[in-house]
Amino acid sequence: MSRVSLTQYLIEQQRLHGHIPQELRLLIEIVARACKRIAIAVNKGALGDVLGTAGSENVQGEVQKKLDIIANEVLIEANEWGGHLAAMASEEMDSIYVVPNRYPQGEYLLLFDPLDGSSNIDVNVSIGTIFSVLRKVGHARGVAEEDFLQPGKQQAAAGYCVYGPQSMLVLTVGDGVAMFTLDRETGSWVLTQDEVKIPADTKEFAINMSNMRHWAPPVKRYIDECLAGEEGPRGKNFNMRWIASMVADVHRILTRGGIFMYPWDQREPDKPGKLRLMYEANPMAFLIEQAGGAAVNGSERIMDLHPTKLHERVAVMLGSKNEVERIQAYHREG
Ligand code: P6P
Repeated sequence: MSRVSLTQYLIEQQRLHGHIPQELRLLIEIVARACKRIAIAVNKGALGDVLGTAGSENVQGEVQKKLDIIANEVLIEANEWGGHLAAMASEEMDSIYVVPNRYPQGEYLLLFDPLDGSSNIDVNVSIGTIFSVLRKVGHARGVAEEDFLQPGKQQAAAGYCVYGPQSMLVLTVGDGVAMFTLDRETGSWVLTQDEVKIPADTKEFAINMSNMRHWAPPVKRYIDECLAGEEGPRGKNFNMRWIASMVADVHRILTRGGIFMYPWDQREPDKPGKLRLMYEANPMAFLIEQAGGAAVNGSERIMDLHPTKLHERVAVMLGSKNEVERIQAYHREG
């Protein structure tokens, strides 16, 4: 594949499909540049005094790692002055961040989990940045949290950056999924896979098995059938992976198929799930669907859900289409 840069890809996509207006291209390029800075900070590890906890908690009541805060600050500083955004929302911030009056406001809203999987930082396992782009509804200056509460199917773009053996940026603007690898010698994001497609079937599931006794019956039924292997109702053996870093697990699924599940469980019955709808489930669902997969909360399509709170959580089952449809059928049977 001849080496195509992120900018060249976005310009050519705009020429072909017209889904990437100038402002959106600027937004994506700025987020990509911010992810490059985060990749450099992550790669420093102990050499950069970026490991360990920051001695604070986020809105979720989770202990913040130093890198959580660094990544959040990098994304805010990179995006606030460009004139393409009206406001931002982050897992690490209680409320939205409105672009300060000293800068022009734009038509987009940016949501992100600045560093997902941060419990893996200190043990050197892949982590990532997840982002989602919405259009600001209405054109008067001023933006409120309610403007963010749009269903995932309204997203203008979504993606993640996985900081692993390679740093890779994975992106959709609604015309399929493309993957870019960071060339550290030139500092540019280079197109390394286009038109990503997930196989409809799989033999690999990803779930935290230690929670098995807490699952609802449809999830237990699905996993029990996978574990029964070729002697069981599925007639084939399954493999299991669980990296405990959603970005890394989803990247594997986009690369070779599979099913990822973080379902509701009875430990906190009022909580629909662990993962957040607006800046984890929705962007990942957009990518998975654009690659031919499916993403549900059990019975419903994730991107159809109407959010009521910025940090609301959701059960997530996503990946190979035929597997997700099976899980959805089990939930509908009850
Ligand atoms: P558990 C990381 O904290 C995260 O939000 C996702 O990236 C990951 O899939 C999940 O939680 C892991 O959760 O309960 O297995 O540690």
